Amino acid sequence: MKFVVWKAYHLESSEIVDRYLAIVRELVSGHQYVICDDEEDVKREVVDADVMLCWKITPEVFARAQKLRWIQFGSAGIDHTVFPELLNSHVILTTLAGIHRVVVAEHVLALMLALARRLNLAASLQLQHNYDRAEIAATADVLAGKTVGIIGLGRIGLNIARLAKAFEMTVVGTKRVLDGELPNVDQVYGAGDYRRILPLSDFLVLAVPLTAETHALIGRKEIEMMKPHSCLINVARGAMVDHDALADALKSGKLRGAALDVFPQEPLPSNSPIWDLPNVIITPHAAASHPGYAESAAYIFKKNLTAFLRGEPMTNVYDRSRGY
Ligand code: OXD
Repeated sequence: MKFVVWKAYHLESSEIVDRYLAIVRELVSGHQYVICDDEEDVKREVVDADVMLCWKITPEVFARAQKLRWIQFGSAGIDHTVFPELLNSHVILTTLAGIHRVVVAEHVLALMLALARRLNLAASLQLQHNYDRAEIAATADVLAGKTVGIIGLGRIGLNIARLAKAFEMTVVGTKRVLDGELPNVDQVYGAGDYRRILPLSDFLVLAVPLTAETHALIGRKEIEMMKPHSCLINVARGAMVDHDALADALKSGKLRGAALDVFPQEPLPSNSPIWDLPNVIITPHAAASHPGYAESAAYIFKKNLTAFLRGEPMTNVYDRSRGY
């Protein structure tokens, strides 16, 4: 069996990715294993490949593949790389969904705390060697007693709910399939009713996959419906939010703050006005970064490889009808 790894985009060199690839190499020993750095190499190697590991595949690469049966992607969401030929094929697509449930939930809590405690203001004062506490003292707040609205009570969302409860918050949220009570959630709505949580939430968190339904989820109208002086936290995808409307709401004071890990265009262009808004915390699509990533990703790959070789059902199979 031939495995091709396309070590590009988010799988390009980093210590974590190198560790992941070392584990993968061990797992597939006994099989042919090729690592490609650029698209020309992949186009040549993919022709007789059975399995591909990549962060992204292009229509040009996919068109060359004659034997491909399985693609393991190196991310939880693959919205950035699906195209009709891929979706209409019989190639099994598996993702790393679920891998981020602990780290992204912790990141969200860190962002809520940072927004409430004005840590971004403290960091900018520190850079100026400025010990003036007046603005922080006047605006710092607590999480206890506040409401977090979580759009997407999936694996990450439910972990955010669990952590928020430890901070004595009320938790409301939405779920695509309503199938019984959810732990740590005070009120749950169907995905189509997500607007109902906007006026309730002091912190609105986006934790859903990007699909046709979640694209442009938060526009000008939805921002208008949000609770005055609330905060938006996006750890999902930038395309869910109208950033012009968001910038206006942050400038006017309609929203107290935002913490953004994802953007409509990544990297966020250096001339974007979002950079300079004092009430915004930006993390560069880093909500999922942590040293355990390689092991967790390799664990999913190992499970799937074992199932694939035995012809058994695989985990994290991308559902073409759901879009994640
Ligand atoms: C992902 C991510 O894995 O955004 O989808 O990090």
